Amino acid sequence: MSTVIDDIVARKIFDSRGNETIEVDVITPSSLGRASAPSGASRGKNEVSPYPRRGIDEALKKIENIVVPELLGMNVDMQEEIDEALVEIDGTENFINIGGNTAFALSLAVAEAAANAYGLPLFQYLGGQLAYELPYPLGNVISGGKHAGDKTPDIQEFLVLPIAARSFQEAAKANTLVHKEVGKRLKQATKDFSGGRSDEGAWIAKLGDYEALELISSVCEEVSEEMGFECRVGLDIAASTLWNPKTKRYIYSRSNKKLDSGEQLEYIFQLIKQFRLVYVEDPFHEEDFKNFAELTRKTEKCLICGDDLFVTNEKRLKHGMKTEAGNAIIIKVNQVGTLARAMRTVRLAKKGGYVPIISHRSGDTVDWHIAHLAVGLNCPIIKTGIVEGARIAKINELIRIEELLGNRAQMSSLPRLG
Ligand code: 2PG
Ligand code: MG
Repeated sequence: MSTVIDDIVARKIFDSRGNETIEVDVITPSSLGRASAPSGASRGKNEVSPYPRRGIDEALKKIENIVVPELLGMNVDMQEEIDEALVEIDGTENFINIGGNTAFALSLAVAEAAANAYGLPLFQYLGGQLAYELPYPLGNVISGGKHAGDKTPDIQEFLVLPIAARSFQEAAKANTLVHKEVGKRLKQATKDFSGGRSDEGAWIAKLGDYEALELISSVCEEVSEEMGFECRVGLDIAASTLWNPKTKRYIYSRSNKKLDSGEQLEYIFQLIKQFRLVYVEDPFHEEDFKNFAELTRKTEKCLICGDDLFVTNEKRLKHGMKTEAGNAIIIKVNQVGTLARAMRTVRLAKKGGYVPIISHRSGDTVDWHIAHLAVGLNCPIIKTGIVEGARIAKINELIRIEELLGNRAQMSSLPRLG
């Protein structure tokens, strides 16, 4: 069996928003690996640059002219070396020349080509015999903020986390029940609700943050009862999108609130207490390690998670650990460009007691790699949507992984929440 790269083919395909994205095939004599890049709408300013200045077409040219000649002849099972070569070819930390999405598609396609060459599913290739724990699905039920637009909640995502589910299949089922029931109640209660959904498949409705929280909390209680295990509520505040750096205020335009950092801290803390939240992502803007730390100190059984704060970056996580900011981290491989970098960040997170949460992006494809990364890298939570094709692709792949693992399958262990 040979793992030598024979050929690399890159193309433009479409993502779930109908935007062009990059897909890469990596070919060895015995296998094919294929991966496509997702894209964010509320991107962190410290993420690597997604494409070269002139966009995907320039990325495709660069793959052909400068990447392929370097990678041909390398072995797909040398992930670290290949990912390092990508950084060197680019010549910048932030993938300004070839683009982070380009690096992402190449890096993941290499990993899959290696797994296929060894005849292993990707999660087993990455995690070996010890990869048998399934993640809890953190699913988006109601969208707001930048993901939904006018008159919708100011908070970007209202999420459900089935914290005590016995199997992935049941966990995913619980999330669909919450999503359906919330939709039903919105239809009954909200004038001119059209059944519209965001890119991530979450409902778009004219609601305030409180109303959305009351609705999802009450449905979660009902579904917890029905399923026989606890489903709890989480939020992605995406606070960088609310932050006005000039006035130093968080602007909640729908509810007409302007909060300074101290008031924001108090507000989020109240929400955690009142709605027994188990998860809060990006409660402060992307440079505010200090208030992240303050909130983490104040709360006990709630994950305080950095997405735009850490951008999957090892250095930023190290700084977070030093300042004790947060206790969980979103892992989006395309925020840093390569699988090797993301794996190092996951390792560091675990060492420092942070919960790594593997995540989709609002623009995504039916690529299911993050399902395998969740199991293979042992991430206890996967953040993805509950409905919509690109999200379901990941959920269904996890159902297949659970089936493949048979008796060995177990749900991950979460820190005590609630
Ligand atoms: C987020 C993500 C995914 P985007 O903020 O967590 O939900 O959004 O992909 O638009 O950055
Ligand atoms: Mg986020």
